[in-house]
Amino acid sequence: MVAPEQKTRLRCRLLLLLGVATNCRHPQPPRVDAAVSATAVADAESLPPAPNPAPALPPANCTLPKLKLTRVGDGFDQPVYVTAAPGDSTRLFVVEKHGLIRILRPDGTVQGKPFLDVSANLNIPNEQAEGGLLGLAFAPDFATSGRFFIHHSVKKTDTLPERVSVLEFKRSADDPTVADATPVREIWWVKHSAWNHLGGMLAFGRDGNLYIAVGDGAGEPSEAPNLGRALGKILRVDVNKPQTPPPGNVAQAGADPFIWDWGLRNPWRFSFDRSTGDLYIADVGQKTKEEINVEPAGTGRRDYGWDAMEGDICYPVDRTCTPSGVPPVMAHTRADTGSIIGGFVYRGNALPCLRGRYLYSDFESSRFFSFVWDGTAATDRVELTADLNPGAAIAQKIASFGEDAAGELYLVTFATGRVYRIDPK
Ligand SMILES: [Ca+2]
Repeated sequence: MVAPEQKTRLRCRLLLLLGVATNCRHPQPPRVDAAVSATAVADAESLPPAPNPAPALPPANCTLPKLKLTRVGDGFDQPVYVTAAPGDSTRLFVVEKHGLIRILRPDGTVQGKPFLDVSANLNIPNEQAEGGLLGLAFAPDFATSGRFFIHHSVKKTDTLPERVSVLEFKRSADDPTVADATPVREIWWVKHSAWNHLGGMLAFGRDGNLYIAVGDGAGEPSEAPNLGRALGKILRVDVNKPQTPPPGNVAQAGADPFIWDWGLRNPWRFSFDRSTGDLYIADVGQKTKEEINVEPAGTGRRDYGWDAMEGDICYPVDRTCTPSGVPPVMAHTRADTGSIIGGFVYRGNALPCLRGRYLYSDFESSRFFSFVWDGTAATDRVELTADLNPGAAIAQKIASFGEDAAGELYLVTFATGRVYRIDPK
């Protein structure tokens, strides 16, 4: 006879391969920071829109193109992200959970020497834990500055607790195929001792600030509504002045001054539409709903509802409530999703009629979906599984999407260690 608690733990161990777990909480010590009301955030001025030199729009009278997955890389160890340096079409960077960043060349070969190795400092308490190397973002001026940033979970030291942390690194001055092993500096960190709900995405917005996704740490009650803590948030940091909160963040007495958005459970993957600057945040659900939120460029300071709301319904599910927070633009039930994997708005060249479509997937079901954000609502939702991943049999355990320098879309499969590109069929 297995006790219910043990059963839950076993189920969690089976389900949890990376930071997208569902319904798997563990107790946390009571919060120590004073809770700050999430309802009285002063409206700061919106940021001016950044110039957009080349909006990639679909041609007139488009129909949805036929798609296929082309395997472009293989042999990676639990890859969690793939990306490219701005303007560099000669290589992709594949992020492995256990701490390596590897270079994948267009001919499918992998550079023998990793670009970066931070494996020695990671906090991954067990193989099912969601920690590790989680995110990578190149500075917009990487070609000249060589600056880049990683998001990871870090072991405790004599002076610092277990934490999630963003470090700045630099490309080697002597060899552009590797990075200097020693970080330039720690840009930001927060104590995070849970094995799950770490977040992990890192990306630059068009305003030049670095956006950081941090999960809520799975505490009960969730830290997501608590503006005094950085957990369950999207943070926004000026990497040139990381100690000084950029203007436009949540500005309220007692609030963490780096908060951009709050009320998020585990925003494992978010992305910016490279044409519009709109922010797409996929938030992994707890029991019944998976969700995607779309935030027009420059309009943060939003409460996305967790843990009063799960997707578009009250949480817990049997509770009656007055809905609060900004509802998702798209919610899925557990009928077709289990741990949502946010993707990107396609703005590449290979599939002109796919431009403007947001593509995303699900870690558990390996199904693919897409919709078009028309500025007001998510429209024309379609399922792409039968076309792109028939029978969900080609790509499974999709951990993340990524873009190359030209805006073509890729994805990584966590269990099989592959990189696929989305191509015309
Ligand atoms: Ca929500």
